[in-house]
Amino acid sequence: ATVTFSEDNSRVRAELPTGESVEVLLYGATVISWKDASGDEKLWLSDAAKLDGSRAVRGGIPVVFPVFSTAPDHPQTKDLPQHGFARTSRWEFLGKSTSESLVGKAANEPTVKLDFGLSSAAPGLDPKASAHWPFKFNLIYSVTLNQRSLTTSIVAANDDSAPFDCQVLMHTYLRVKDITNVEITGLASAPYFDKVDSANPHKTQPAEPAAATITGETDRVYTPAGDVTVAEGGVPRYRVTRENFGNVVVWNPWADKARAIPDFEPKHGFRNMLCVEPGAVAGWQSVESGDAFEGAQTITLLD
Ligand code: TA6
Repeated sequence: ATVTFSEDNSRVRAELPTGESVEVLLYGATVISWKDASGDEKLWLSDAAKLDGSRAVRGGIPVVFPVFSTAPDHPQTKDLPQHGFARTSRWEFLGKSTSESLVGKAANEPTVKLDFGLSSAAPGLDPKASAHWPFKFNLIYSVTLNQRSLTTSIVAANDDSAPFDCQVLMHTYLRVKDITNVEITGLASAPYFDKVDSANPHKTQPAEPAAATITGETDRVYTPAGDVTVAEGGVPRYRVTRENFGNVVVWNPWADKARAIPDFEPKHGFRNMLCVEPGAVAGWQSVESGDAFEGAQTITLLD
């Protein structure tokens, strides 16, 4: 595997001997590209996405910590910006490990793992963090590329003398050919919070039809029993598996919201993306002093 830095040191790119690649912006430790061996891009990135650190990246895999959305009723995090400060901080690149060096990985299973760090003492920390969430913490974020999968995992350690509450989520923008042909399985019978229907948010996904489809603005916090699979035209494309993430947010802004989001371009791009966001966001993870919260997603390519 080869790992290279951009001229301006703003991003790091890893490529397997077999051609698969991943690119990570140090700003937010945001994965901005994941390609298979044929160069087919698996993530959606807005044409107007800011990659200069001026705002959170619209697309790829923004890291959400320590709060999902906003939490006006949560004293510890109520003053934080939407989705917290991890995605708007400059992370450090901590290093790489490849299948050649990963113990136990057969050589014919090329793998590369990139590690990133962000701590309360980091120079790149978004100033809003220390201003509004003054806990000592240390985040380690790992991006692992295999030939048929991408894993992103996080360890959120509490280095403070007091416990803190946090939420964690991987805000993944999957690329799809046509949202109107998408079917999502693994959500049947799952309870969800419907953010679009604020009058009646507590719902349960029907058992039948087993597949959920996207026919308009969709913003749902599911608690699914198992893996979530995204198919298009009946052909499975992505399987999302989770470790210690009890929730999956499914989001598509559809036409009106896409039009209202300044850095969402092209405006019809909602047809080519589906956010499937594993996280721990229903309620709060209380992390004791000296302890850590760990969570991971693995997206496996099925086609
Ligand atoms: O994950 C879904 C969501 O919470 C939506 O409500 C929408 O706000 C989306 O995230 C994007 O949020 P952002 O702050 O990146 O514009």
